[in-house]
Amino acid sequence: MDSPRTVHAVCSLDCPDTCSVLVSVDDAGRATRVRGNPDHPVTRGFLCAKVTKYLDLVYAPDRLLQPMRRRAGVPKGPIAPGQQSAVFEPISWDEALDTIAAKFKAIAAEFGPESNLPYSYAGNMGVLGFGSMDRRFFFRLGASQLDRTICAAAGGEALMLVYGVRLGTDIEDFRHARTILAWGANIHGNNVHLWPFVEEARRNGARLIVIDPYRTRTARAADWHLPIRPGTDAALALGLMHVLIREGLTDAAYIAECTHGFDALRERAAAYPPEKVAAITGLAADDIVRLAREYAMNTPSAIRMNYGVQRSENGGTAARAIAMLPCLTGAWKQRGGGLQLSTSGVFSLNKAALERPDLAAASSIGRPGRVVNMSRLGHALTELGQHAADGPPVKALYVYNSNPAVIAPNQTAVLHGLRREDLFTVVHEQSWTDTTDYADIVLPATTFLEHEDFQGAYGHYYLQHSTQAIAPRGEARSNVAVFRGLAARMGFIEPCFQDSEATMIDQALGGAPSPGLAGMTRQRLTAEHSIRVQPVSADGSALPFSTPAWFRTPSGRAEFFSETLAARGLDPLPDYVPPVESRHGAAAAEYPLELLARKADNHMNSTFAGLPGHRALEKEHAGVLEMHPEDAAARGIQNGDVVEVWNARGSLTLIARLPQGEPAAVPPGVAACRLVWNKLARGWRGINTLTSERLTDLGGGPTFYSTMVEVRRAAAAGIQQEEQE
Ligand SMILES: Nc1nc2c(c(=O)[nH]1)N[C@H]1C(S)=C(S)[C@@H](COP(=O)(O)OP(=O)(O)OC[C@H]3O[C@@H](n4cnc5c(=O)[nH]c(N)nc54)[C@H](O)[C@@H]3O)O[C@H]1N2
Ligand SMILES: Nc1nc2c(c(=O)[nH]1)N[C@H]1C(S)=C(S)[C@@H](COP(=O)(O)OP(=O)(O)OC[C@H]3O[C@@H](n4cnc5c(=O)[nH]c(N)nc54)[C@H](O)[C@@H]3O)O[C@H]1N2
Ligand code: SF4
Ligand SMILES: [Mo]
Repeated sequence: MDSPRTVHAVCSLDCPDTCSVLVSVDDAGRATRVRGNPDHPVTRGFLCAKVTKYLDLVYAPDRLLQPMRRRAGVPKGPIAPGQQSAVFEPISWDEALDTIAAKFKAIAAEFGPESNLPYSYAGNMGVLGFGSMDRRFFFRLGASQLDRTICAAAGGEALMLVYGVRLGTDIEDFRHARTILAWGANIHGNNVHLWPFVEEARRNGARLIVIDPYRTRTARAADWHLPIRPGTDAALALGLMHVLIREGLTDAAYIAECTHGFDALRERAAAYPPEKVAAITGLAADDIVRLAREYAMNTPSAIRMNYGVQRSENGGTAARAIAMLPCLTGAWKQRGGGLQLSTSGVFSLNKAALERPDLAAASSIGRPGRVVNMSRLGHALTELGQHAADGPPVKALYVYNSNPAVIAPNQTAVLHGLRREDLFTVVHEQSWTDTTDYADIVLPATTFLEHEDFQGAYGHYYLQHSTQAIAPRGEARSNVAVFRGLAARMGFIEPCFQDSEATMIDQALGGAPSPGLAGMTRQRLTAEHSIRVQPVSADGSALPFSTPAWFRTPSGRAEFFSETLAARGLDPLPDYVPPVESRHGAAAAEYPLELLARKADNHMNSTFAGLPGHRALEKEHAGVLEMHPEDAAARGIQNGDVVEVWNARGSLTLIARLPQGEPAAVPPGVAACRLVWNKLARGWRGINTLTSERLTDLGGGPTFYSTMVEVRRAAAAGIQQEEQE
């Protein structure tokens, strides 16, 4: 065998780019290097800065490597980094699994199986690691079902309402665009493999226009940055429609052939002239007119909308309105035109075979458990179960692929719930996080180098196989392996609980896969590593939504007027409804500043936040509140001052950051901060202390970017001193 040998893996982090990763492994079985596959058409030989340093995580000196149990009598709560051994003691896997199974059984017997709640998201985006054996396990148990809304629920529903399927412009086709709108899309930070295609388009004369309240690196590099006020995108989209229609910049033939409800939309858009939209969005009326013209005339025009748009109260409607724009101009007809929010619809695997919802019939309640929205974890742990109709309170929580103590909104309520002594909490993790601090049992998890999986993507059209590159470190086990073991302990005798990874891949690809997946087999995937899945339509046309054959809505057309929403008694047309938490909403009287509680460019949500090398990259922003000079001056705040940022849900201590000889990062009335681990922040509280559990208008998603706060200089000399040390 070559030394070192090279293994094809896939980055399983929650990122649209889903990179093909080449792992070098030496004779001792140690991974020595990870790099982007140069032959992959999207990865193109590079990884983002954070995953270039992935081996720092795999071989972290403080990585979690064995099952642990909370020592008797030690209360739950934050633990200083490195102090875990005072709180936890090692146990064997047998003892860990036996303990968990016994607890799950006892809790189910006393309170019903729905008192068990799984909590997971996309820490692992592999098909098997994200949801397979775990789903089987929780269906069979009759546990509460988790509605996985924390990221994309509002935008996902918006796409479904307009198009009936989640497809979009191919990332590789952005090179053909003449106008590219990055709308709530931080391309440099969160979707960096789109950047080379944007650059190629610009070399051929394209213009990049960024619509984002924050001056991201993408905005700084753009031809035009429109710093829209948070949560006002529906108004901007309606204003653009207004201009497109008024100036005859729409494609009448496309509208007639491919869309539904244009007359009603025209009437709605008539209520959004540029002057009115300017007052709502904070953009100049002239700029709105210019943007509409450029979008319609300098074609092909592609919109990269990302999920930033939909993290606010009106976010579902905003995403829906934006998604309609290419249907007004017929942008879909040109290669390099259209819109991308997600491409995941092309990978329609056999979910029923993978997740086996039918197993719920064998649970003690004989049906799937009630549904709990993950964006309201605080509520679920502190208030759910107080009314008979709720079902039982949550008594056991099993966390994997997620770090809810940091990433869930309304952190005070979440931590209050996690601290409950009567809550049995299991956390399956790679690292000692803020959530493991509250666990009764901690289990060690593998990284994507240490298990086999396969994966689609939400930003491109390749299905890939991820080969196991190295043996699991320490006693780490994959999600699949843990649920296999737990099922045996629970006495679940169905043969599917013994399925191998290979069998599950076969099952997911088998049955009646979507047309694009025809002929796809595990053998092909493992041999070829990455296979393009072409989006297909009944009429054989190549470009998504270029003909009526692509739409899977009730009307069979792109729906400006939503029959689905009308049937639910909701407004069938997009409209701008001011968020309660916005400068136009009720909360502004008490808390006048709009807060963007952002992701970090050099972490992946909270992943990597604990590693020194990654922290160094993010040093300038960790613990910082970025403000506009006007807002700072009005409060007597100077650059570097220690400030208190608060609202009715809680308060944080941060360092004020004002622009130094450059444009401000945020427009007036807006402030911004970034996600890091609570235990690395002042007061051990994270930015989600300030965010609410209010849900989006569509899809039941979180509203991280609809958060009102007030800020003042922290007078306490003690804090100042601490900062100087
Ligand atoms: N480096 C890095 N990469 C990541 C992640 C990470 O944490 N770090 N997270 C991953 C995940 S989970 C996801 S879902 C994707 C998300 O990728 P994006 O959707 O790009 O995510 P966000 O950073 O939430 O939002 C994008 C931009 O929207 C802006 N924005 C906020 N509110 C509004 C608004 O009301 N209107 C408009 N127009 N813009 C607004 C924000 O300022 C931000 O710059 O990225 C993934 N990639
Ligand atoms: N304020 C604010 N809050 C946010 C956001 C924001 O922009 N602002 N973004 C939101 C969004 S879009 C998202 S998607 C969520 C993300 O929230 P989470 O899905 O919780 O993402 P991470 O913080 O990356 O935590 C994932 C955890 O899974 C672990 N993990 C990775 N692989 C595996 C595995 O194979 N098995 C197990 N058992 N564990 C594994 C990692 O070590 C990591 O600690 O956060 C949301 N929260
Ligand atoms: S996080 Fe995204 S850009 Fe970075 S390696 Fe993974 S898939 Fe690629
Ligand atoms: Mo996300």
